[in-house]
Parts: sequence; C-alpha cells; structure tokens
Amino acid sequence: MADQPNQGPSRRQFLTSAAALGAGAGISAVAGSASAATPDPLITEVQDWASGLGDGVDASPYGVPIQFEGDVIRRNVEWLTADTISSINFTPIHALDGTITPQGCAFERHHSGAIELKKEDYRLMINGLVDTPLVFSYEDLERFPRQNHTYFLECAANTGMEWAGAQLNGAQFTHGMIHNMEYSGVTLRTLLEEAGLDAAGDLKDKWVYVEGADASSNGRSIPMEKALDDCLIAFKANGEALRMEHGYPVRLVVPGWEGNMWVKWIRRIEVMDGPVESREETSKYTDVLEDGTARKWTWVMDAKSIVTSPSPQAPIKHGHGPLVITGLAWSGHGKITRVDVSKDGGKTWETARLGKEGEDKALTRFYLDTEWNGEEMFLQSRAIDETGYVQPTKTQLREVRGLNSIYHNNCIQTWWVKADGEAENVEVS
Ligand SMILES: Nc1nc2c(c(=O)[nH]1)N[C@H]1C(S)=C(S)[C@@H](COP(=O)(O)O)O[C@H]1N2
Ligand SMILES: [Mo]
Repeated sequence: MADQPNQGPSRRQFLTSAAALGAGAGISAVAGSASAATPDPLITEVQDWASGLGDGVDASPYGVPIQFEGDVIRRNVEWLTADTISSINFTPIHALDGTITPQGCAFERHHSGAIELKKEDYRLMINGLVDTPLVFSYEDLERFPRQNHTYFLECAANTGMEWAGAQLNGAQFTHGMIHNMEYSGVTLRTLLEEAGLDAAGDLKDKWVYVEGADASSNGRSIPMEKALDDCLIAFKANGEALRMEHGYPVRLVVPGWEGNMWVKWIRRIEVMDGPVESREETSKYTDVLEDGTARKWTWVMDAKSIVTSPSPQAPIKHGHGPLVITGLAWSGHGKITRVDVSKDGGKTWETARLGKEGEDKALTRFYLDTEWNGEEMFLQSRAIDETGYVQPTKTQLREVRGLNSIYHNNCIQTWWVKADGEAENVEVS
C-alpha cells in the first residue's frame, strides 16, 4: 500500500497560505472566489447559535440525524419491482464516509416484507443429521460466548442493472445494495457443535439448509465447510439490536458470500447430506451464460470498488484546486490490498490511499487527494484483493459472462465528470 502518495507539496502549500490569510478567508481563497479583504460575517459577527441556548437533552426515545442531513436516506427505484414487498432499496453510499453503514440507511431486501418478531416469540431449531436436535430461545442464544466482526453484505444483484449499458445515474443506485456493519453474535459452529455433529459422520460432503421465519423463508443451502468456518448467528449490528428490516432479533451472517444467504429472522438450520436446490439457488441467484447454461453455487462476492464522490449524486460543488476523490472497495475473498484510481477511463492509474488497512471481507475506504482544474474526467476505481485478483473491466466481464446475467456484476464503473463538476454514469470502450 502506498503511504499518502498524493499529500504533495501543493496541499501543504495550500494549508500554509490559508493560515497566512487568516481564518475564514483561507478556504474560499483556495477556490479563488474571495480574498482576505472581504470579511466573512460567519467569522466576524456573533451568530444566533452562539447568543442563546441550544436544545436541552432530547426527551425523545431515540436520536435522529440533524435535519440538514435529511436527504441521506435509502431510496428505491420504483420501476424496478412490481411492489415494495418483494423489493429492494439502496444505501446512500454517495453521501457516507468511513466504512460503517448506520442501520437506519443500510439497504433492505425482502422477498415477502419485513416481519415484526418479538424476542419472546423467537425460536431457532437445529435438526437433521445431529446427535441432539435442539430449539433455542433468544435468551438461550445470549448465553453462548459471543464475538464481534465487521463484514460487508452485498446483494448478488448489486450493479445487476448495468450489464447491458450505463443505466442508473448514481452510486446509490448502481452500487448501493451493500452495507457494512459490526456484528455481535455466536458462531454457527458453536451451535452446531452444541447439537452434536457426530451423527452427520464425515462432514466433508455435508450441508446445512437455513431458513427464515418470514413467509418467503428464503431457504439456502450452505456447505458445511463454510458453516463451520466464519458464519455468525448475529443479534446486534453496530452495537445495537438489529433493526426489524435487517432480521430482528437474529440473522445469519455469511461473510463474503452473496447477501441472499444471510438469512434474516433465522428460524431453522438443518444438517443434510446434500443441498436442497431451493428456488433461491436454482431459478434465482444463478448466472445464465451466453450459451444458455447457468453457473450455480456462485457464492463468493468477487473484489469490487466504486468511486462514491465525486459521482452523479455528489457532484463537485467547490472551485478548482484540491479535490478529494473517495470510494469503497471490498472482496469476499479477504482483504483489499490496493485500490487504483483512473481519471482517463482506465488509460492511466494512480494508487489511492486506504483510509485504514483493508479488513477481512469488510468495506475499505480509499482516498485520492488530488488537484482538479475543471478538466473532464472519466473516473474509475479498481480493487485488488489479497489473492492478487484484479477487478475486471466491463468488457472483460462481458467476454466471460455474456449479457444474460443479473447477478455478480463486479466490473469497473465509470463516472464522466464534466467541467462544471456534474457527473454522469457512462461506459468507456
Ligand atoms: N428471511 C429472509 N432472509 C433474507 C431475505 C428475505 O427476503 N427473507 N432476503 C435476502 C437477500 S436477497 C439479501 S440481499 C439480504 C438483504 O439483507 P438486508 O435487508 O439486511 O440488507 O437478506 C437476505 N436474507
Ligand atoms: Mo439479494
């Protein structure tokens, strides 16, 4: 990883000159629109908020973002689905920074709506090829040793509308079927071992079938190796109870694997001799290739990245000079080790700075601290993970997959940033 390659002399120079001009005038002087000779009333005059009292501590039960951030919300695309019950909305990734997605704006995907399930009414059953079939209450689950892990969840359909051409104008819509949370829960291994796996015999070819308590049940088969590796039965996300829409009170976490397998309101885990081949792993969540045959068991989300700002919903509004280009990268195969950014549609690349070291199967924030003087850019980012895998171009992906796919589109995205700072979703060839 390159260490701050773009914190060059120009930025330091800017900071020094801003200080010399005096507070307040400095920032706008950089944009070339004001000088120290024009006093800024926000600096020179006492403001309302400093001459009276603010609000008292809030008597309402739970805090919400300040009103000025009211547009940082999940949004849906109305024409995408017939109704909002079996539907999806999108995380406002264009407006977030860092890596953690607050639950309140983390995208939701339901096949039969989000259900209200009380902790007291919650049961989790483990049956099938185990020594002792068990039923756990929520309180039972809380008595097993817990762990904390941060993982991304990406719906396999993320970017699925972009196969045939540039379609949706905004990172929220092209790449917003993703969130990244810190989960607290019990490992699936702990619970399977509690039920006893001896009855299953040789575990090598065994599977678990997991299903939810909602009407869709969203049943999926997971190979035993993954079930025993890093899956979590999670109760909390980002420190607090799961929101209803994310599976309250308990959901399955399947790190690095497609979001569909992260069963919400999880009610049953059956140890089996083979996969069920359920709807969600046959007619859905398989990838039809050019010749009409379908890839199945495409569980892992390959390395991918997106520039979140500037982007169509986050145009450049300030003047020329310093510009922070930022975005997110992730890989279901492990850690992100490098992210490159191109301003010319992939002809030349610069290595971005990672906000912090890449984490296993979690979002990584990248920054390219640069200068922009109104020139057009064809902005792209490309992620590289610890296996050495490099995120493919759209052309490379189409060569292998054709145009019949919906799921697992991890191609490089292009934003055309124009002279006025506005950005548009485009394809470059
Ligand atoms: N029980 C149940 N689990 C489910 C689903 C569902 O409809 N029912 N949807 C799946 C799909 S397709 C995805 S992408 C993720 C979405 O999780 P989220 O709503 O927390 O973002 O949940 C998965 N788990
Ligand atoms: Mo999904």
